[in-house]
Amino acid sequence: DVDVVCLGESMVTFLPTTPGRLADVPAFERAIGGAESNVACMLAAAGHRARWLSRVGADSFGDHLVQAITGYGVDTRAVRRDPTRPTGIYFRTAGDRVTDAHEVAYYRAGSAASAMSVTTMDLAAIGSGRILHLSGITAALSEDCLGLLGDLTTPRPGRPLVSFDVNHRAGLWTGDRDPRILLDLARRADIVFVGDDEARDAWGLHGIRALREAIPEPDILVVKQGRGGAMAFHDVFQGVDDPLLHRTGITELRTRVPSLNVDVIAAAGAGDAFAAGFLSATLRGLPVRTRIRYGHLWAAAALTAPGDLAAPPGRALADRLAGLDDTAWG
Ligand code: KDG
Repeated sequence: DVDVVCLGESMVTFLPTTPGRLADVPAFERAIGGAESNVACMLAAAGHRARWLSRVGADSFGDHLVQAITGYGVDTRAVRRDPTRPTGIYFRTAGDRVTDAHEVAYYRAGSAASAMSVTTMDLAAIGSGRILHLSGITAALSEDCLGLLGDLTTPRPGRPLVSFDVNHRAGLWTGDRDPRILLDLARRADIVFVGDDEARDAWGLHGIRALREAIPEPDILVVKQGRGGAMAFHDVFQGVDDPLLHRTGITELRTRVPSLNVDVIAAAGAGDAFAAGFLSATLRGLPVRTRIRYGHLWAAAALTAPGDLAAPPGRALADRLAGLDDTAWG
């Protein structure tokens, strides 16, 4: 009964009011963070019916998250409150504009969301969208969360289209936890988003060809190459309406779309915005090239706004920009 369900942990976020190391900055401003709820908020802001599913504490930070995310127009009615575990929080520095080097301090171990599992979540609500958007962050939170992702990505009749953003967060993969599990999850999804830098850091995979070889199953694999644009490997039937092509026996295409050159204000949230733009265009049945352009356009909106979340560009303007020919994008 909704277009997209996004499942994952959100946290109250504290951003320094002045530049500098976390050790030195004296004051912080409150915001909200959470890769999957970021996607839900942008999709809702663009007029899609989006639902966010998670667990938060029965505490004030939980109240704030639910209120703020509901304020974007996201359906939060299936979010569960946990009376025994707190809402996670985290602190993050703004990050260098060019290198995006930033400091993150998570206080989320044992959070309400880390208790997400097949028994503590509303499975009917999870399956209630055309698309279910998940991310690799959830896999790092706990064994329960990993088990939930394993269940949700298991192929079964009537499963929503599963979108998976690898979202490798190095700070969460400590001890003997191995981010190679993200590769197995990605292989079970229908649409996968991954940065070439994450593939290198998490899996030691270099180059887009090696990536597709490692993740051959998804109908669409989108490899983000930062300022180098994005490349999608996709089934010919994904939005390519050319009967001649279908008769050639070619089953896979590669579509590369350069990204927009913008002056970055804050890189955080750009990946979420890319996924949201791509999914918005997917819901509208647009061809893969246009979906990637939407990803870039929405990412540009996030890159040029402070904080994680930005309003997506209006549909009429975005349609016009996405419809320009390649020379405008190259
Ligand atoms: O994509 C931005 C996210 O990284 C941020 O909102 C916080 O979800 C988050 C995380 O776990 O790092």
